[in-house]
Amino acid sequence: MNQRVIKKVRCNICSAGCPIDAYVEEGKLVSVEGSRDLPGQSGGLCSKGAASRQYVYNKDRILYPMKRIGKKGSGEFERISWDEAYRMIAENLLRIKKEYGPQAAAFYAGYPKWYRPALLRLANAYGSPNYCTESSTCFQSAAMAWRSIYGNDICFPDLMHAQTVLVWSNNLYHSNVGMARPYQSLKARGAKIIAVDPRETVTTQAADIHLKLLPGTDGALALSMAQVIIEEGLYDKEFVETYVYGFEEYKAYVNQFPPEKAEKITGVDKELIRESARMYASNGPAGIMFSASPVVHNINGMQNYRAVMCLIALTGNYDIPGGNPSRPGPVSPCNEYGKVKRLDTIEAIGEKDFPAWFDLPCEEAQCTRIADYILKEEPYPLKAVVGFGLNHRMWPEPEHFQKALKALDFYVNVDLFFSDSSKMADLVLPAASSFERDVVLNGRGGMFFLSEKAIEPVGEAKNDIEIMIGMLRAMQLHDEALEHGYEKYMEYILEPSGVTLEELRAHPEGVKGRVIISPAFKRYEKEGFHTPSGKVEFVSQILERYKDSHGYSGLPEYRDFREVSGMDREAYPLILNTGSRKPQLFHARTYRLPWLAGLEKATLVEIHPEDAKKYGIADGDMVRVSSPVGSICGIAAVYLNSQPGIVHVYHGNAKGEANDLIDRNYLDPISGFPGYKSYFCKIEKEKGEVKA
Ligand SMILES: Nc1nc2c(c(=O)[nH]1)N[C@H]1C(S)=C(S)[C@@H](COP(=O)(O)OP(=O)(O)OC[C@H]3O[C@@H](n4cnc5c(=O)[nH]c(N)nc54)[C@H](O)[C@@H]3O)O[C@H]1N2
Ligand SMILES: Nc1nc2c(c(=O)[nH]1)N[C@H]1C(S)=C(S)[C@@H](COP(=O)(O)OP(=O)(O)OC[C@H]3O[C@@H](n4cnc5c(=O)[nH]c(N)nc54)[C@H](O)[C@@H]3O)O[C@H]1N2
Ligand code: SF4
Ligand SMILES: [Mo]
Repeated sequence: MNQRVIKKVRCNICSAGCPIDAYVEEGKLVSVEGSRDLPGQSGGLCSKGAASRQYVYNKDRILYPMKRIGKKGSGEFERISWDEAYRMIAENLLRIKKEYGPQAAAFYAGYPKWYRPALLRLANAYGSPNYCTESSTCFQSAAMAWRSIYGNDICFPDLMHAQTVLVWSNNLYHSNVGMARPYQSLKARGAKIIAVDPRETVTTQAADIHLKLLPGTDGALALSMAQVIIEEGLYDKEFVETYVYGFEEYKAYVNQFPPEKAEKITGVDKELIRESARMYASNGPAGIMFSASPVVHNINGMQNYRAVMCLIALTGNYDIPGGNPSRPGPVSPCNEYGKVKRLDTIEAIGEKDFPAWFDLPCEEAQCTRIADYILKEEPYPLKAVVGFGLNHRMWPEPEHFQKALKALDFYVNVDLFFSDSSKMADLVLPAASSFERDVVLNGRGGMFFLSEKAIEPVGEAKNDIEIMIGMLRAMQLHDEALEHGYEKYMEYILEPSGVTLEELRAHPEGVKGRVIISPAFKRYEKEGFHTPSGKVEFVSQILERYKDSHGYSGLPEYRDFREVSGMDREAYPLILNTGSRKPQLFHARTYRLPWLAGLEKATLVEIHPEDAKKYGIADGDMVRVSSPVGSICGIAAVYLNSQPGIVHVYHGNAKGEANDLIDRNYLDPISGFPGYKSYFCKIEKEKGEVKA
């Protein structure tokens, strides 16, 4: 019998990092199973994790460094050695730096998160301020909103002790399955749940109140809840008087949003708004659970989020147990995460258009307009992109970005798979999957883990950070944490925790940090708030700086996308909402896994039965969705769970990419985030068969 060994790997298909027992036989991954090492580990995996073998041994895996031989975009490549690849990188990047300056190269990370601090280090060593990531459409806007009010990073809710949980746009059963059990335990111990979502989902079904608003109208709903809370004297007067800046101005503003008016804007019954406001303010402690994306995927998204987040301070739920504490559990310090700073001595991409992004500050460039920088060379030319997991299809009007990638002087992409974005590249490099690399990770409760290399990399794949170290060395650049190699880099990460790499190797199931920082509440009593006023800013002084130049308001102002956009509603009568998550799919990456993609023949287009009837569409019909900038085909799914007048299109499927429908200039003027969740479209039945 062949010998089977079990290796402890952390899944990296999404960032949840679930622990996996990887069964390896003769150097091959033969099976996977969820680990059961620690209390709370169930042994389960989501459908994506269970399909890990199809991810690792996928026919699209890049096996070797490949150099372009045909015309740009032709997809003709030939195999080269790693040495030649590094030589090409050094020659081109050093030449571009000499000719155009270091800002002419952007260092770009797609969704993957684990290697980001190292990529920022590489950008810094090269001298470029243009460290860019997919977070230019995810997370950072929520973080900005948070910093503008509280002056620190996002505070997640303390679900264990909350009496009321306000789930503001989060479908955790699809997007964050690890949260499903804590969420279920809320009901079991009698806590109240209010869910805010335009659709009925598994998550909203558990709620006591479901506020089924129209997409993009979150700000009006939150302001209206504040109006009720203030009018009925349910707010925390002591906290507000002591710690809030701009309360009177805010109070006058929220008075413009009584529930009667908010009902007209949001579609939510006025009495339900009142009931929710009372429940959230009176049945405390109450925590708000939010997501990195849907609220901010709107052209007033950052301000809408500010309106939601002000509710926390208004009701005295900031930094208390059961509310939104600044540190919910014990942590052990480590180097890297959140500690490396971006170079800010040269103007970065997005600085002219979205100045508040840089003041708040986000530790990366705002690269929503990266394609314009490349094509127009304004305000300065961008000539090279060093991509790690770059997928142009995640951006609105992806063809425009594709055109820009082709126009680059030098473009290298490092990925697991030979994606369409790699086809535009001059050089494509193979990245190792999480089964093929050692990675040090820190987790909840001050724990550290080593995700073990279970198998040798497929082909000549390498771990991303080793590739970055190779680039650094080839260009003869310096970075104290990277230049001594990957082993030393892992030791460097662990250093402050008192845990050694040797210990982690001996215990890949996890080791608790020796230095532990315990949770502390109400830290503001000692530290104040790190905002310009030193208080919680209901009127943001940083946003006010750009009142005249960019039209920003310091208040969490509500601007309705239907009015601001000036859209011809006769031509495009329906609201287009794109990109809700599906449990089996992960953006673009899992469409190549037969077990997962095989469940749906084409992009699903969810429509309400009333609209189906109106447009003569039956469930399963092929439909055409058109917007002012493009059109795609998909399969109609006639669902009751949404509302008439709204069409939901899933994203990431190259055979019908929702982003072909979104205008690339339809952006939130403060954060630069695209209005993925509230644009406009029309639908019609498409003749012909759905192509599989
Ligand atoms: N399986 C899977 N999991 C994922 C991902 C994935 O691709 N697949 N992606 C990961 C990433 S990058 C992210 S950012 C998270 C996102 O995580 P979530 O935000 O939880 O996921 P979504 O399904 O995008 O949106 C949640 C809910 O928001 C609602 N919604 C849509 N528009 C609006 C709006 O304008 N206002 C309000 N209040 N609600 C709205 C949708 O109906 C949906 O039910 O998921 C992560 N997890
Ligand atoms: N219409 C619409 N568009 C959206 C959204 C939406 O809701 N609606 N959501 C937006 C949001 S929130 C997000 S986060 C983005 C996500 O968008 P993307 O960044 O496009 O996400 P993925 O397709 O998952 O991953 C990008 C690439 O990373 C590669 N990759 C995976 N693991 C690794 C690795 O370890 N190393 C390297 N080098 N490469 C790897 C994958 O193969 C893939 O090619 O999409 C955004 N776009
Ligand atoms: S939730 Fe699924 S895809 Fe994400 S890490 Fe866990 S098993 Fe992997
Ligand atoms: Mo995201």
